[in-house]
Amino acid sequence: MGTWGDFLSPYIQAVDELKIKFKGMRSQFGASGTTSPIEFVTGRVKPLASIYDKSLEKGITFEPSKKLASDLQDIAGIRIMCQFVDDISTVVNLIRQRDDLKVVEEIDYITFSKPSGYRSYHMIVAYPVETIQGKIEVLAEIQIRTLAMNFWASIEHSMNYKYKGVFPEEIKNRLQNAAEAAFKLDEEMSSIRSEIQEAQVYFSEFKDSTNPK
Ligand code: 0O2
Repeated sequence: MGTWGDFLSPYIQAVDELKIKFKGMRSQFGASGTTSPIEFVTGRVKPLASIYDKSLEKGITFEPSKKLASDLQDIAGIRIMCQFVDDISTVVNLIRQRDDLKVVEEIDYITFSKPSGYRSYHMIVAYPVETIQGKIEVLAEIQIRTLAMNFWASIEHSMNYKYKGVFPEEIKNRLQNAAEAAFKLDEEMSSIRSEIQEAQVYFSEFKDSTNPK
């Protein structure tokens, strides 16, 4: 059995590469004068402490093994944030069309939100990493969500740490209400999407014209 360092190394590479690729997509939209469906991209390799917690939760032995790699599908995690709900399906289709990864599973927590109120579109992909020992295929979880969904999930995630997953009833209800409010915000923004995008094009042209070259 190798070390945790050896085990995690291809995941680190996968996250770095995927972040560059999705950020590249955003730049390509910008360069072609089309509004990007991607607002920003983040990525992380799951910290060992979280791998430990999750393996315990799932009843998997905590060791760098093939079993852990296949059962824990989010050791490599990428998050793609979009301005509008409709952008999410655009991004999903762009990912499905790619030749450099294989989509192995999709979970639509937007149509079917979690009982907590969580909304996001998840794609599990198999991604080949080239190493000096040859090609290693790792799984990565790509979460695609709007800025409002991300705001809610970040807050709820930190609250989860505080309450260790067991929220007092009132907090739970308020978080569910907040999730609905975030979804309403997304709906409202979608209904004035063309107005917003026109304003953004106008604003970025204005910024470019006032920036010293
Ligand atoms: P972190 O710190 O983001 O890595 P299971 O975890 O077994 O219930 P599964 O299939 O492993 O289910 O994953 P699932 O439910 O698709 O969710 C995986 C990730 O989605 C989570 O990773 C979170 O990032 C996010 N997520 C899912 N549900 C919620 C939720 O109710 N609230 C928030 N804030 N995020 C959620 P981790 O490992 O939990 O956390």
